[in-house]
Amino acid sequence: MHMSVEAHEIQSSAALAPVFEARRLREMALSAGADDVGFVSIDDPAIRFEREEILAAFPFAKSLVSFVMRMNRENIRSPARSAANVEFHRVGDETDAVAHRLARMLEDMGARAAYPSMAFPMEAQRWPAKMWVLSHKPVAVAAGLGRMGLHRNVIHPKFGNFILLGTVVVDLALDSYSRPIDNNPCLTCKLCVAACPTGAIGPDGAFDFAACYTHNYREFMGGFMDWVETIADAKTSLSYREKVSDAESVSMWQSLAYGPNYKAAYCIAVCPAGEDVIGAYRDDRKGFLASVVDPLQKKEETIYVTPNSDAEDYVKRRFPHKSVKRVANGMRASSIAAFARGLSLRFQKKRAGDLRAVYHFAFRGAERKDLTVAIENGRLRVDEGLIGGADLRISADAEAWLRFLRKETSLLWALLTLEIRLRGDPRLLVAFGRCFP
Ligand code: B12
Ligand code: SF4
Repeated sequence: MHMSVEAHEIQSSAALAPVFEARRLREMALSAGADDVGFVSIDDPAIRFEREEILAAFPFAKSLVSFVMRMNRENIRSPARSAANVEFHRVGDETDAVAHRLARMLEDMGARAAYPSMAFPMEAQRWPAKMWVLSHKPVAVAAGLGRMGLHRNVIHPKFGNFILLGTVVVDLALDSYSRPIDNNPCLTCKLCVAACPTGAIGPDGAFDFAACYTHNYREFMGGFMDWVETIADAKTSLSYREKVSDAESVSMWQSLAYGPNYKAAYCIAVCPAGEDVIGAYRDDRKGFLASVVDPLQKKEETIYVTPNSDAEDYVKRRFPHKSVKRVANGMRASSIAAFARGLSLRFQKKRAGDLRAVYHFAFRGAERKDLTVAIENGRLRVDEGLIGGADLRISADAEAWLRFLRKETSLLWALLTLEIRLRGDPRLLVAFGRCFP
């Protein structure tokens, strides 16, 4: 008998029970270094929205082991963002290491186990669509490890939001699964709303993805693309330096060398929720604001915004001592499907103002798609198909529309060549553009 086959037969004689004990798996996860852990079945309705995607990456998946890793609070709170970033990276790496150790233990026992990254690397060829393999937040919520706060981060009942999340996918069915916690640790104090320099977090829980992403992720993904294009467009070093300061070039080098640096994460820094965290806020609210929130609000720094965005207006009004820098964020549609998906991520509520209109988009050519986009009371609704009546109907060749969005062709030219046709008041198209700067 081949030696590998023989060794395999010995291992199989100690085969795993068909249903594994959750208690034992918990001990394994804690010994691998996790700070808390919970379990979710692949069939849990809470993760139904991405069940197929998880199975596409890990076809053996039966259970998800969700775990949290604590971050040192004072690093995250410091106005020195290098201190916050070293902690984000340190704990991020440790999260992947814990997932790796647990998956190894399971593999050594004869189970099939794997883990998607804590954050990066992602499936970058999918850009600009969803690149991550698994959303750790909904898994952690289903695993009873916390609830999403107003700022859309998971708050652990004890550790607060000073945690990063990891998940290990395993082919074992478990004898018991976790349940979401009943109470949300979020205090709705809205300190995250007040601290965010870009106005990305609405007091009603709305999240302006583009605002957060343009500033906080300036040295990641689309921000990086914008920097590369700035270099490509600069004919001389002098013209490059007119657009990018020396400090920004050094910062980009630092991000490339040591891991990309977040510019803010102030929502996490100021959050007082969680048993271990709340004391300082509850005992001395004024002192907490003075030592944790004020230094971040008062910090003089550059805030990156897209021109004519809600974020640009917000920074100028709310934080006049911070300087605004207009940049591109690389969020451009490479397909009509991406255009449709990106609408809700890029929608600017305040810019929409009192606009009330229904748009029908009929795309033909390389990509066929019908879309109904309704804007009313600062809210956006996007539906597949042409529903009801429209105030403006846009019939367009898919390629021509994408060229127009990428500013590679003018609207006038596309209208003259009949690649784009409008039926209704054309001023509504200008109003539409204002909502998606
Ligand atoms: C996409 C993403 C982002 C996006 C969107 C944030 C968001 N609210 O989801 C951006 C780039 C803005 C971001 C920012 C940050 N993130 Co983030 N991010 C992720 C990621 C990869 C997936 C998020 C997710 O679960 N989405 C699914 C649904 C359930 O979330 P949602 O809020 O309902 O939907 C939003 C996103 O899906 C997004 N979206 C939808 N389609 C697309 C397409 C593309 C291309 C992109 C980029 C986004 C996007 O828009 C939706 C509305 O905001 C996870 C890692 C992972 N693999 O899970 C980390 C994660 C959520 N991030 C994390 C952290 C720490 C941050 C930052 C603090 C980073 C920092 N150091 O500054 C900020 C916080 C901003 C905030 N208040 O949310 C932690 C959160 C930990 C916790 N306690 O909950 C995670 C879980 C990483 C980890 N392993 O710990 N992040
Ligand atoms: S800062 Fe306040 S409102 Fe924001 S998530 Fe934390 S507890 Fe909730």
